[in-house]
Amino acid sequence: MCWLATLLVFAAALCAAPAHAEDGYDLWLRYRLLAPAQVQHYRPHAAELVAGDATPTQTVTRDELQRGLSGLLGSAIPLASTVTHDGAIVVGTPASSSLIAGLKLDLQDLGDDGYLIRSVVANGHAITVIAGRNDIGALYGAFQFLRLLQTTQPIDRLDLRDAPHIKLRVLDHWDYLNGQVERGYAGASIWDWWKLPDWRAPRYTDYARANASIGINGTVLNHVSSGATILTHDYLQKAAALAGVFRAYGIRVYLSVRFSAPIEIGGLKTADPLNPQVQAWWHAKADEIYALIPDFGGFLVKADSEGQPGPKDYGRTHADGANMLADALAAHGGVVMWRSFVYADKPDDDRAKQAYQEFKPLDGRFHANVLLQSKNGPVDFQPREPFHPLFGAMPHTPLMMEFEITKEYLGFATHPVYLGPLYEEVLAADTLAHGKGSTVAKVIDGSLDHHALTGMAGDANIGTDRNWSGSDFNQANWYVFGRLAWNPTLSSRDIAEEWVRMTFSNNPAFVKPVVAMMMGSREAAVDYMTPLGLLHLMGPGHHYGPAPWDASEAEADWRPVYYHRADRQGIGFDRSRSGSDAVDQYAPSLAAQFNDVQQTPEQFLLYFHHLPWNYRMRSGRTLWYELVAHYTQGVEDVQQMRDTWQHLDGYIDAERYRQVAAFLTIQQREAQWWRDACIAYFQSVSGLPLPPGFAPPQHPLAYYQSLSFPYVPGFSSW
Ligand code: BDP
Repeated sequence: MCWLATLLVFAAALCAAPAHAEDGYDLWLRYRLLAPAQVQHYRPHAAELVAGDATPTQTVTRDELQRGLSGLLGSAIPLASTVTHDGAIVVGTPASSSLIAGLKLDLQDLGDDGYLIRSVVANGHAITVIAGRNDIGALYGAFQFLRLLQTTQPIDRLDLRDAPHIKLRVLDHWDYLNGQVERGYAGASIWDWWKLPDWRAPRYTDYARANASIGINGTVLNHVSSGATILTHDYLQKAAALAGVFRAYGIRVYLSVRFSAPIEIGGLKTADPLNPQVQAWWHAKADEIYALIPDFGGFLVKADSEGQPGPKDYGRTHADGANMLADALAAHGGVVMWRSFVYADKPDDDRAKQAYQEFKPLDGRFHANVLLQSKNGPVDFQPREPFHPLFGAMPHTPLMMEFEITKEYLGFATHPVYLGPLYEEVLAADTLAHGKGSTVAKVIDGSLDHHALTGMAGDANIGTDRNWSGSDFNQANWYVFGRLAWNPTLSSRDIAEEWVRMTFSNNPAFVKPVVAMMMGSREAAVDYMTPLGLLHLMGPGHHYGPAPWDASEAEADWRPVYYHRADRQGIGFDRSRSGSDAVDQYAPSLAAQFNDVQQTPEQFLLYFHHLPWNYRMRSGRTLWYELVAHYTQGVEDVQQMRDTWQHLDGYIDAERYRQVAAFLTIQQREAQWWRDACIAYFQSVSGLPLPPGFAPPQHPLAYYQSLSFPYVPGFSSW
């Protein structure tokens, strides 16, 4: 090859290579150059940008559109002060843009955060207008417009309008002030408390961009079990610095507060919510916070649970505690998100019943600015649980959903488990509270019981890892949480497709198999971990790997053996009327269904019933056979996921391709371990031979029981 040809090849290679290695940092906001045909299609619709910069939100909206469009289309979009060309993009509100005001768009029912994107003719030019009633709506619209391009949707005849179904769309960070993240598998906390408030890392801005792009509008900075230090003046100043970064993106800061803070940092002798001094302390604290953070969102509280202090320490109710805090915030417009996740010191006959028992009688007793935040299921964030019976049972109280985004119980960072189907399953579940169609989604979006104050929280999976979430696929769980908090009726499959296109590639040969792989990934995990309604079989404390035999935890209801109740005769937790009667916490028609073993969906079978090993399943096989078959299926599904991925080499950058491949290898090894350990254990209890055709566990039970893991992430230090 002559030197000129060599040079040309080299130059071509340079152009094709991304400017920097793909390390996942850009999340779904990569804005990489689209294929030439797409660029050609979109260019005429992005001739100039008319966007204000009178407020910080307007400025970041304009910047994001410039950044996105220039990345996707390969050259900068010129800014203009008014429309001079066909193909102009105009973004703003009636207040910020006289052109938008003149168009007299129907913005009324968009609420505070909604937007409209429409192809119109203005000043004699065909343009695209992105409008909201407020700046933040316009910002959300801008992100949606970019998403259309990122996912290669047509934009020539647009007429879109959208508004969030839920008011508070919040990430709960389980971060401690020392930088550790409880159940964090993506490195340390991204809040560099030590260097705040002076140093505001650029990453905070990228965090806000990512959240705003999916409509998240709140962040709780610290873990629910944190100490009181966050409420000291020094730390409030640090929180205020973060709030200052997030404000332009419509994100409010909230804090988890310790109920006994008046004692610990206030010098009082009590934290009794009915004590006037305690009340005065919280009022003063709220005033101090709002002086620093005028748009502060409010408090998140874990009280009387897992050793945390709370109103019960003083013989008061959860309502007394929540209302006292709510009163301190009310004048400033803040809310209290009071958690229903309560673990008693002494478990009743059934741990799953406790939240309902404690909170149902308090329905209607909470002040107007209190939301009750419930986990999706009654036990914890298990791979599968029925929906929490409080949903639908407290019509006079705004119930807020809490999902876990970090995969504490679903394989940490390394099992590519997409949580969209889990969230969707819960949101679509019918509580039957007011007859058919009373879905959990309608409970939490307020439409079922007419609540204006509504919320959805996700326990974040974000840390200092370059890719934010510990793996590329875990980013999808952050993404799907935000999209469902915006609209809990969206399909998790559509969201997966959107995410794959934005994050990896628009090539259908890649998109189709990857979406299919994601959609099957949660069921695979259920199968190799906890099939047929089993739950909480994870290793003690750290929750890594299988330990169905474990009875070492101090509290009985933290032990796997408490949950599966396997013995020589059978397996499962009897929550029917002849057992703990947890079924009667559901609406009567649903309770009747769960009470009847024949009508109980098999996916919840052992959650509601204790059954003999030779119980006949719908397949005609025995329960023991089906259990082994599910465990085996889970491993096979992971093998299938690996095969799928192997065929996709070359479609995306080598960096991310290789990491996913490596993590799938880990997942497969661990899926096999889960299967084998659980089968070995349950076989030792049942005494039954393995059904024919199934491979025996690779090791004897004693081997699995001997494994120990001193340095499991997210847990070891506390
Ligand atoms: C459990 C976690 C624990 C949390 C607790 C909670 O293991 O780390 O503190 O939930 O939500 O699942 O409070």
